[in-house]
Amino acid sequence: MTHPHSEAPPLPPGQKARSDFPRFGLAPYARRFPRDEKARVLTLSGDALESVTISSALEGLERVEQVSDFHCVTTWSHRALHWGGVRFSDFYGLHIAPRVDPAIGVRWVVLRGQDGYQSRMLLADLLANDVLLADTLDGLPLTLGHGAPLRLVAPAHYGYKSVKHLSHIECWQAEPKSVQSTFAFMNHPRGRVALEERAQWMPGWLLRHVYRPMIKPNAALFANAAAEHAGTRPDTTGDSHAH
Ligand SMILES: Nc1nc2c(c(=O)[nH]1)N[C@H]1C(S)=C(S)[C@@H](COP(=O)(O)O)O[C@H]1N2
Ligand SMILES: [Mo]
Repeated sequence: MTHPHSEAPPLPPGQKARSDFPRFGLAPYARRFPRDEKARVLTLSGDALESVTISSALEGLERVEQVSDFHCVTTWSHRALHWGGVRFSDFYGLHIAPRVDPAIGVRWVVLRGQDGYQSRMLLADLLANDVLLADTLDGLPLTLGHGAPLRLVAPAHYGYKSVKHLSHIECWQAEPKSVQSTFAFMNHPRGRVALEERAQWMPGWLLRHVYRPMIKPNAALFANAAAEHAGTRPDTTGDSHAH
């Protein structure tokens, strides 16, 4: 396995590297945690298939290891995270494609976490080779801080697409309305980092300046909430995962 950035090319537009990997997210989710930290259970639904629950979602799929950078829309990036899991495309091929009427087809996917957080992605984007259903980070099971028991990892997209504590995958024929965990403007339908698709209706570079001052207080909010949740044992939460 070679690091995709061994020549250390510049980060995508507007991003700055940070050496730690903070527990992060939308403020309303800072104090929400998954009910089940262990089971890799995914429920499939949406208008493209009959609802079904897959109780061991990664079973029977080729395991992959991947090193990729992680880019939060608020402009921090953490380089070279080492994830393990299965390719989303392999999961799709085994569990979703056979359940979808070929005459219908899936265009949009809504991903939901056990904490109620949700995000939408184009199926075409999710099928990229580097999109994972990850259950390990640095060879260890995901911590509560970083998405236990299972999360999406979509390195070419802003972090808000990489849903933690993933529990539901909804498959839709058309783009579903009102499926965002935040104001619509803050949620670009695709969120590609290389194109700085931070948000809708305004240029990405403008938002850099809006978001940057929010990083520090938000990281502190998430770290404190995790420490509280862990009962004064912040080390077990993975909130300051350092490299
Ligand atoms: N379930 C859930 N997933 C989520 C979020 C969240 O609040 N809840 N926040 C998103 C955002 S904005 C970011 S930057 C990343 C942060 O991932 P990390 O906490 O592992 O650093 O998770 C994303 N996925
Ligand atoms: Mo983010």
